[in-house]
Amino acid sequence: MNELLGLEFSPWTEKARWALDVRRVPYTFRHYLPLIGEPALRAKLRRLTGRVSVPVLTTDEGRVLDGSTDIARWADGRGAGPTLFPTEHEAEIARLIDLSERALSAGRARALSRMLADDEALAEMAPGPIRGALGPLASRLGALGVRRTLRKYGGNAVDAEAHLQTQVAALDELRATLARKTLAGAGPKTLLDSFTFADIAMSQVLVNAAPPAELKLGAASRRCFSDPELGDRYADLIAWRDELYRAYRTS
Ligand SMILES: N[C@@H](CCC(=O)N[C@@H](CS)C(=O)NCC(=O)O)C(=O)O
Repeated sequence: MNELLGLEFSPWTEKARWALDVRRVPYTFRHYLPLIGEPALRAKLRRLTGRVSVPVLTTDEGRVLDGSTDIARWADGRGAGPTLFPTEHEAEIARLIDLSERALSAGRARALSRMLADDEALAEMAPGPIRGALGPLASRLGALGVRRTLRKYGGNAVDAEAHLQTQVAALDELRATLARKTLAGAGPKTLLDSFTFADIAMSQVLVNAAPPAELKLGAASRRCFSDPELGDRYADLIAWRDELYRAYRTS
C-alpha cells in the first residue's frame, strides 16, 4: 500500500492528501514526528545533510516522492477524477504553486511566532503519546521544536510585517484571479478552466487567516494559525475555500 508520511495539521500535507483523495488513490497515513522521526526520514530520502520535510510518499513500487507537488503530480497519473495538471496550464499552475509556497512560509513564520507566546499551543506541539506524561515540560519541548522550525525555514530572517505583506500580496492576487473568472454552472469558481492543483495550492494560503474546519488542529494551535484581521479582510476568499472543500474535498 502507498504510504504518506506527513503532519496532520500541515497545509503542505493537506495539499498532498487532497490530491491523492480527489484522484482516489489509496494510501495509508503515517504521522511524522519532527526531530524524533528525522533520522528515518533522512534514510528514506537518502539525504544525510540539508533540509528534509514532509509530506513524503512511498509508493507501492518503492518510489519515494518528496513534497506535495511531486506527490500530486504522481497522483494525477493514477486513479480517476479531475486532471490536476492540465498540460495547457502548466506554466500558470507552476506560478500559483510558487505563490502559495511563499505565502505559506510567511504564514508559518507568523503562526510559529504567535505560538511562542502561547503555552497551550506549545504543549499541543509536543508529540501526543508523551504529552500527558511530560506535564508542564510539554510546552518547553514544544517551544524548542517551534524555535527550531522557525530557524530551519528561515522564518526569523525577515520581520513579521514583511511576512504579512507576502500573505496579503498572495491573497490579493487570488482575489483578482477569481474576479476575472465567470461562474460557469453550479459550484465554486476555479482558478483555471476546471478544478486543478492550483485551487488546492492557493486555497491552503487561507489556513493562516482561518484554518478550514477539516484541518485537524488543537484549539490553541488553531488560534495561533488564525489571523482574525486577515480573516475579516478576505472573508470572500474563505467562503470560496469552504465551498471548494464542500465540492471537491472527497473523503
Ligand atoms: N515544499 C515542501 C514543503 C513541506 C514543508 O514545509 N513541510 C513542513 C511543514 S510545517 C515540515 O515538514 N515540518 C516539519 C519539520 O520540518 O520537521 C512541500 O511542498 O511539501
